[in-house]
Amino acid sequence: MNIKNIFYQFKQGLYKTRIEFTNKLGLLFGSSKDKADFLEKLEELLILSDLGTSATAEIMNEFQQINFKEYKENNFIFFKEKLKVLLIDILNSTVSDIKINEDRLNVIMLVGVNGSGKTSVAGKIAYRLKKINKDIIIIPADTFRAAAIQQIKILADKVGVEMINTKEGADPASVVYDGISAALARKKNIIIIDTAGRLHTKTNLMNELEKIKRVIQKEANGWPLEILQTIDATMGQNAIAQAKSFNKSLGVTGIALTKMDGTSKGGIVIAIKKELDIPVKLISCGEKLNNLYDFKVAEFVEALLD
Ligand SMILES: Nc1nc2c(ncn2[C@@H]2O[C@H](COP(=O)(O)OP(=O)(O)OP(=O)(O)O)[C@@H](O)[C@H]2O)c(=O)[nH]1
Ligand SMILES: [Mg+2]
Repeated sequence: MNIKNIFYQFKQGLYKTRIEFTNKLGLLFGSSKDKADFLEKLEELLILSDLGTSATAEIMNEFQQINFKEYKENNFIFFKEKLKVLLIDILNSTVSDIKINEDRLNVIMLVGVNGSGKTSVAGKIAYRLKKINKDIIIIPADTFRAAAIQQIKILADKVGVEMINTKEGADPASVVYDGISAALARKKNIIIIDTAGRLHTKTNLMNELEKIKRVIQKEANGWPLEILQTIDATMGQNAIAQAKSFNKSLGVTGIALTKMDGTSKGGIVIAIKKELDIPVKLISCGEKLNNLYDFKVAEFVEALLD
């Protein structure tokens, strides 16, 4: 997808945040009597939009330096441009895409709390990679509910990719073991593993994921392994604690931030960048298979503040 398209997709996907954040920004800028009033309102909005304390402090620090009169004499666009530069600067620190190795088997595993969008993202990644002719196999390692297997099967069929058969109650690590053997035998490019949702505080369930990771590392020795954590953007600051726990157990390689279309608090992406050492790689803004995008910082910020 070209850059202009990504900008329009983000703009649409970030509609709620844009209305909430950018419109309020305009209002507060216009209605501020003096610098102190402006700074107070700005800080409140940044916190409410889930940017997190660290990014908020950094932004406040920058705006403390300004000559407010000069700002007022210029206009809102001038202020927005200054904020864009700041946000791009904060977000650019750890940019990274999902990398697919051409000549090797790539394993992509989705992890995350219940309902955060793992299965949907698994389907969306399959859709995207299938379009560039990758030979994909899906491993349904969420065997906890029959409905979960059915859900990913429907997506696999829709996209037109193969899925390993399994049944409710099967041991997830064994399903992954069998899946990798099958992928090897069939000379696949890409394995996508959907896992069951779990709370990051449930030790036994986190251990189960660690076991799956060990199986992958043993059976798919030396292959690129992408462990993507889905984070529901509507979760707010809770997401930070979740990500820290998953990362500690598994070594998460990237975050897929989901449901960005459903929140007015898209500022969470900035908090994630600031407070975690894990790159946001993908942004999901919608339920359609093509609603998954690489996280492109400049386009994202432009769309947010457009
Ligand atoms: N609006 C919107 N809905 C989404 C997005 N991503 C996922 N959803 C919806 O969120 C719900 C949960 O998504 P799933 O993909 O089933 O989440 P999951 O993490 O696999 O859930 P469990 O397996 O039950 O833990 C579904 O209704 C999805 O359609 C998104 O980017 N935008
Ligand atoms: Mg699922």
